[in-house]
Order: sequence, then structure tokens, then C-alpha cells
Amino acid sequence: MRNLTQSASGISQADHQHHSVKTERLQIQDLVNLCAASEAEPQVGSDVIQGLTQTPKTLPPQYFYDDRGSVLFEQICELPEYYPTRTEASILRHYASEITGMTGACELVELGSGSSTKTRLLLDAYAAHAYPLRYVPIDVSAGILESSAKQLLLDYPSLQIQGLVGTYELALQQLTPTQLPTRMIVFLGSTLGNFKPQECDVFFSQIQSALEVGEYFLLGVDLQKPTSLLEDAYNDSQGVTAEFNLNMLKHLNQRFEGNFDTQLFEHWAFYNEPLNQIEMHLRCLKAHTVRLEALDLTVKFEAGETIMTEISRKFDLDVMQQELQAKGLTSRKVWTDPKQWFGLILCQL
Ligand code: AVI
Repeated sequence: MRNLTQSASGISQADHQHHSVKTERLQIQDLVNLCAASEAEPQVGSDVIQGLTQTPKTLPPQYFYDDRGSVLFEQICELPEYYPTRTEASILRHYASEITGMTGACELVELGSGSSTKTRLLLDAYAAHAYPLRYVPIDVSAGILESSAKQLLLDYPSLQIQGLVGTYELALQQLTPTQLPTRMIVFLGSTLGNFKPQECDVFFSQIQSALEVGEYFLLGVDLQKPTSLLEDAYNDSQGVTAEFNLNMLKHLNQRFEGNFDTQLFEHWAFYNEPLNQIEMHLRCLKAHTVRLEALDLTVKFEAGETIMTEISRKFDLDVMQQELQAKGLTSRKVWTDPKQWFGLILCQL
């Protein structure tokens, strides 16, 4: 893979045009700009055009995560109603030593690394086994990836980090062979739940292709539970989830020269029981027209019309293990919390 920086010489360097950074222990490569430059991704915004011109309207959830959206998501994770983050963290706290003991010395690759908070539990466990520490965080937000990586370097003096800014698909294709005995791709937070079944299938195939035989995949999944608990988690009393949802429109304005007025939309989230999924929408309050100049797109909205911005599927552990097995990913062990609200599955190719 092409490296965007010139030389290391032990001094921090930043190439602001490409957001790439390199020091002796930290390297960050911006796959988004690499690909835009090589025209590997010529259709930027075509997903927005497609989503807003169909009925009912949709927008892809990846547009939540500009720098502001990533900060809001971190706030969601701290909310009293939003149980997934703390439940998954409690499982990791209990079982990180067992998980890392099962993999042995291992490079950690994390998809959607964000603030890397839960990853620390795994890094601590690898450090406790006196294993070398190598971490490959992958995130679409350069800002959060860089700031988290720098903090990790301060806290783990022997840690080596190779960050990748880009989509999971791009990053998984770019993984170079690990220098450690094995590798574990980690996908926490039940972000898998934001994929439609067909996308999930494609994603598992990408994981399978990125791993060598014997390497690991650690998956965190939110489990099915009573509707009221689920709906509270996506309709928090402080309105952070509502702001997170509406921020997508601000992101589109900034990214595609748009004129969405967030005052003309409201947050709406509910649990679709037959499909076992939370659905998040933006509901239009008044008929109006929106223009996205950079996409040469004009969109008409009726009062009451909705844009679906996210699904968040809730899983069954047995079914999930069967789906993983169908891709050659054999479940080695499963851990849950006492209420069985969340599950962690360790699989091996
Ligand atoms: C990132 N993902 C797993 C979150 C979820 O719960 O589906 C995103 C989120 N949307 C609203 N709150 C949190």
C-alpha cells in the first residue's frame, strides 16, 4: 500500500491535505483521499441521490459520522437509556483475559474504532499476558481516529498503531500481513445491526477474505429484548439521539452544499417487532423543497413524510453463529451478560 508521508525520523509529521500522519509508533493512512485521488470512488454522493429519489426516502447511516456526529455518538454511549455500550464493556471487562488467552499474541484490527474505549480492555489484557501490542484502528472519521490514537500512544508506551481512515470495505482490502503470530478483527458495539441482511452477508464475506486461516473475528451483537427497553434506548430523555439523527442533515448540507433546515424535521424511532429492528427516521414537519447543489439534486418533501436513516437489528445468538459458520467463521466461544442483553462471539476462520 502506498504510504502518503515522506520519512519518519522520529518526528511527528502531518500531511494536512491527506490527513496522513506518521511517527515511529503511529502511522495513519487516509484511504478516502487516496481513492478519491485515484478515482476509485467516482460516484461520491450517488447513495444520497438514490436514497432521496426513492419512495419511501432513505439515507445511508454512514452519513451520521462526520466529526460532530462521532462526538454525539460517544455521548449516546454514555446515556443511561443506551445500555449496549456499558453492557458490552462489562462483558469485555469480565472476559478480556480469557479472550486474549485464547488468541495468544495477536494484532488487533478494529472496525469503527471511534474513541477506542472498549479496545483498551483488550489491550490491557494483552499487556497483562506480556504480549506485544499492535493495533489497527479503522474509522471513517479522521479526527476521532487521530485523537484516540495519540491518547493510546501516551497510555501504552510499547503500542504500535497503524490507523486507516476509510470505509470497512476499503480498509479490509488494504490490510497488510501481520508481523504477529495471528490477528483478530474486532467489530464491537453491534454496528452489524446497522447492516441490512444482504449487507451483512457481503460484510461477512469481506471478513472471511481479509482473514488468513486460523485468524480470529470478535463480534459484539445486541440481542432481542422487550420493546420498551429498546425504544427507550433510541429515544433518550436528553435528546442526544435526536440531535445525532438531525446532524445527518447538517452533514449533508456541509458535504454537498445543501440547504436542509433541521427545524423542519423531527427525530422518530420505534421497534419494528416482526423484523426485530429499531428503525430511525427523520419526519418532515412541513411541505418544502431541499436543494443539494453539489449533487445537482432538488428534493420535494410532504408534511409527515419520513426519511429512514438507520435500522438497528437485534439478534439471536444461535442464528448469528449459524450465519457466521456459513461463511467459514467457526464460533469458538460466546459470552453474554447476566441479563443476556448483549453477546460477544469469538470466531476463527
Ligand atoms: C452504531 N450503532 C451500533 C448504533 C446503534 O445502536 O445502532 C447507532 C445508534 N443510533 C442511535 N443510537 C445509536
